[in-house]
Amino acid sequence: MQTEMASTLSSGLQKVMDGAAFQNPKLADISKDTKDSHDSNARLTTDWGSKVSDTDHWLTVSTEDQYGPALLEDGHAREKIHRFDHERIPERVVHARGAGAFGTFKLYESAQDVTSAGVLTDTSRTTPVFLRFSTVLGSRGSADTVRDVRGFAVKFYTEEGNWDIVGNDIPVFFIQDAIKFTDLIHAAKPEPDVEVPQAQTAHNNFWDFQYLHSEATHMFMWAMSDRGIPRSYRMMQGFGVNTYTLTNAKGERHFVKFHFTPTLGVHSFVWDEALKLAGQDPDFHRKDLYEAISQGVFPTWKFGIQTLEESQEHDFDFDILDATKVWPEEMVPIRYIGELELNRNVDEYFTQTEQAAFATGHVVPGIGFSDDPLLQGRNFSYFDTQVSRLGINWEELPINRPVCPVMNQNRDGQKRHTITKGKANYWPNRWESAPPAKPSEGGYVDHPEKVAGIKTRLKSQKFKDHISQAQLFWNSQSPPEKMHLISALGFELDHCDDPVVYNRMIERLCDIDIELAQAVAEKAGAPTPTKQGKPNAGNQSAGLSITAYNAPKPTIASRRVAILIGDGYDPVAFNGVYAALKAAKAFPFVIGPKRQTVLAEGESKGGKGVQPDHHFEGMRSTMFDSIFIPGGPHIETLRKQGRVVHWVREAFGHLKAIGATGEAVNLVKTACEVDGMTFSAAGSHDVVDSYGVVTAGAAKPESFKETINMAKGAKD
Ligand code: HDD
Repeated sequence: MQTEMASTLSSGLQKVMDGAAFQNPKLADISKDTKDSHDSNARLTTDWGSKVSDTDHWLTVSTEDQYGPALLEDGHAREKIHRFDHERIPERVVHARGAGAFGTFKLYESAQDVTSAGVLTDTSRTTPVFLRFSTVLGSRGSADTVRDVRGFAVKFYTEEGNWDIVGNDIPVFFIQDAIKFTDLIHAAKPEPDVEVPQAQTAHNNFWDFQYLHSEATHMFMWAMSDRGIPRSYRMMQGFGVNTYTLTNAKGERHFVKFHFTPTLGVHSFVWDEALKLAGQDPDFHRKDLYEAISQGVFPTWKFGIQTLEESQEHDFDFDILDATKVWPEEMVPIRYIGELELNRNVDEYFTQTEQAAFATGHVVPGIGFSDDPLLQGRNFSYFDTQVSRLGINWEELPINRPVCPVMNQNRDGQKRHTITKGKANYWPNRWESAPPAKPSEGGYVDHPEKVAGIKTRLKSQKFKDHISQAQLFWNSQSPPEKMHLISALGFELDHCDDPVVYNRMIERLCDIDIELAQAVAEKAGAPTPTKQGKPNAGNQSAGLSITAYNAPKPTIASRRVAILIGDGYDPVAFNGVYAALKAAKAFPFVIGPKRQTVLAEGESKGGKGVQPDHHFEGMRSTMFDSIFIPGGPHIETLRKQGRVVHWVREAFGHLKAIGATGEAVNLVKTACEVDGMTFSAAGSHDVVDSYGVVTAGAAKPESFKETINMAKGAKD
């Protein structure tokens, strides 16, 4: 088992997929700059190419018995150290920690009624993409599972140039105007005097700002909901957030919002899991993405658009250019027109993920911007930040360069790679080289828009309603989601020690819902409020609850299942479940008391047994979606081991599917016993109860099926 799972990280599948590089223009493009660090035919050279005979000893003046001074003339040694000294580049000022993968975008319905963009109209195309997921607040070395918004940045390498949707897993934002971004991020990042806390919003400054800056109310409700702790990058929605525009071949313009909906459904951790994982496996999300792709279980998202005609701009009680508002799906349905799949891991993190650079300003003909004040500011910021991170020629880097021809009169700057022959570095020029493209040749046409107004720093009235949609969000949550939200806010305010901060936040929550405010006040230590603030009309919108995004066909594919065994496990139950999980494309992991061979019931020393992937102390239940324990005499030993009992009890507490057969049934039963909350596991009957525990007194093939079915529904 061990060797099989270990191969995950250098999977043969990856090689098979590399074969596809020649059909994928972006993979073909980057392959020109790719070399293989495992090439045993290659010989070590300096960066200037001369072969090196010794890379372990600095050139010195020494004898066999006496070490002497190091010589500066050792260019190879100096190069090694110099290169190392300069390996780091500035980390992203936000979204520093992330993970990315390559994939493809296929359109199944043309949107030519609203846009002329080839990527959204030509259903015969497959467009290469790169997607980088991220957390917002933490430094590059922080943990994946912290409570935070997740970035969802997609680069479409289209035939007409790169199109970047730099989105998040939450459809709204904390601020309406880009000028507030620095305040928002300063307030949310570690406090400046002591630089704590890392990657968390649970501190005075963040909540001080949230209260004083009331337009953030809707967004903080989302961030405190289960959306803030996704189970996997593969199980999150993605949103363009801002309002963009689409223009069709007739020159008609529409407003648009972009949506990505995961086919695996939207799933989240429970807070205790997320907290523990941040220490137990800080790379959990990064590894989860890598694992699924390298095992060939490719994550996919349906791509959808919400569009409005220009004439509908003022039809709503919110401003459609306000990024703190959603367009409720009941009012503006999502039209799903394509699918995005991630199907190839990066070969090298730094060059392909750290150097990936997105910009909201990257659009292609047929796609444009609205006057959304947040988007307008973003268009300025992204280009600027890439110059500071990567230098002015950042768009030439392999991961960033388009797959279509690039030709213009831009020249020079640090680290310029392109060599442009000839004298024409200006326009117009006597060679008529690289003239602007006519619209008929695909030249970008800015939508002619009549603009009139007064130069002012004000916004329209509708931008001033900061509460209605926070109420809409709260009203639309399912009872468990509401419970989680209360706990999350309770946790955050518990970490604020300034009463001004937490007392005021309770006032703000009163504006949303008095019961919410009362429940949080209890945990925050604030006086219990008695009066609802702003009236709550009780409106709801189904798409705001994650329950609306349960996968239409629940699947166990790519779910991690831990199979706990010790010497004397029942091989029939073990092999049956293991094979069934594999067949269903789940990822089974065998966990034992040691990583050396564990023997099956009836096997004696030297028997084949099975070599576990991990031992009980090496992993924790938090790292798996489900656990299974086969029966057998091994239970006699396992049930006396505190760590094993903890595995089961913790998984039960985290609402995970648990399966057991034979003697293991009683172990599970005892481990999960909580006053007034037991499950019935009796005799030789399969018993499925509402807590997701499946047991079978006897090892029967049907019970394996039950386990798998239950695991499919785990946590939904
Ligand atoms: Fe931003 C990075 C998403 C508002 C300024 N942002 C960044 C990334 C994502 C977002 C996903 C990481 C991209 C990557 O993986 O490299 N940002 C958003 C969303 C916003 C938003 C969905 C609201 C709708 N951002 C926003 C504003 C500003 C910025 C208002 C500035 C005025 N964002 C940046 C930045 C970053 C960035 C400083 C840091 C690294 C980078 O750009 O490439 O320019």
